[in-house]
Amino acid sequence: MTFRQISVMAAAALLVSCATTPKATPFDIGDANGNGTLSKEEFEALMSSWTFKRYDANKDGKVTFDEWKAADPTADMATFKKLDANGAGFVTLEEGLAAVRRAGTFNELFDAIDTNKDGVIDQAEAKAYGQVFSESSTNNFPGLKRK
Ligand SMILES: [Ca+2]
Ligand SMILES: [Ca+2]
Ligand SMILES: [Ca+2]
Repeated sequence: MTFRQISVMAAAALLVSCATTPKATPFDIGDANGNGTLSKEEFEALMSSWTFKRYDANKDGKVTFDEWKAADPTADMATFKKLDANGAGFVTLEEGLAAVRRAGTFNELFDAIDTNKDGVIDQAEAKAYGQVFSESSTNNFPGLKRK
């Protein structure tokens, strides 16, 4: 994944986040425990849920291979089967998040945003990477192709 990919949708994404989150900012939504910073776990959950929503075209809470393929041309069945841990024929958000955590999909992005290297993302750091914190800016999930 590259920051270029992420920033491509920035303008549209800002509009989307304004329209869908009138009060809570994406940062607030991600800050599940409300302590004012985003931990790695909170960041992974936020990014994963956005990506999942983007893939789940019919909004039934399940991502099928066809849905994934439609959203991400690089989708492949072998990876899908790894994601679909229980072989149900679809991937749940839980399975997706587990795969993200296993693969470290968002490690690089998190480290890049955490400019003061204190292990959490604060408001100022999030602001500097504003385009990442919008629903349509996520890169492709699950990123299992990372070495
Ligand atoms: Ca937090
Ligand atoms: Ca679906
Ligand atoms: Ca930080």
